[in-house]
Amino acid sequence: MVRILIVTALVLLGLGALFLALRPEPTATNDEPREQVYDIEIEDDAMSPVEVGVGQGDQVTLRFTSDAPVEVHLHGYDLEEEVEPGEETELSFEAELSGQFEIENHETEAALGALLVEPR
Ligand SMILES: [Cu+2]
Repeated sequence: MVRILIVTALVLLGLGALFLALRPEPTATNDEPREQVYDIEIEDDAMSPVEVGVGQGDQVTLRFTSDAPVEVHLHGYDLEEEVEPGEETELSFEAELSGQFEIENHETEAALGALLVEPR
């Protein structure tokens, strides 16, 4: 009888150890908000890359250069910045809102590209 109890206890201990060894990590490290910096070229009223993907809560910096003067307007966040040829213009913000947001040339209303913020 005592032997059965000891064996049962050992089996339970073994299962406990296995559970601890095999359980998944509580949170993946890449799920933390982070700093994201993108270099974006505007040519013929189109962004390259055309879409920028970040995570909600990320600290985002978009560094624009352009072949022509452009009034960059990020919808949703409602941020606007003049970009002159031969100059780098930065748009910095915390990506609090999730969703897809159009980036347009506010003067011509041409869609340059988009910002995609994945919910976190
Ligand atoms: Cu606009």
